[in-house]
Amino acid sequence: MPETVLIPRTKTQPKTERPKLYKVILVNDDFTPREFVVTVLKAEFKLSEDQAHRVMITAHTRGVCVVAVFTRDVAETKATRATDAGKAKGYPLLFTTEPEE
Ligand code: NFA
Repeated sequence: MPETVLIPRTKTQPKTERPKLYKVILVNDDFTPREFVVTVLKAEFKLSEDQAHRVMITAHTRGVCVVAVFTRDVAETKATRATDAGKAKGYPLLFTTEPEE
């Protein structure tokens, strides 16, 4: 009876590169109402009332605050949508993005 020769499959998995992450940054201004900033943070970034309030106050007192980190596309889309929500109300509310170190 012929022998069955088993050849191990040694296909190596290519290393998966993790995508670079981008910070979404809330920038303070003198005009956008605090409560509106909180509302946008909750709606666009799914922050709780508490988290949203803390982020808003941090930007208010320090000038800027990191809201969250995402892949580049998601960060840019969310920053644009959140900035546009302010624009629609006539506020200069600004969200920017910046790559993580
Ligand atoms: N500085 C704004 C105010 O006093 C509130 C604000 C906080 C705006 C964070 C933008 C970002 N009404």
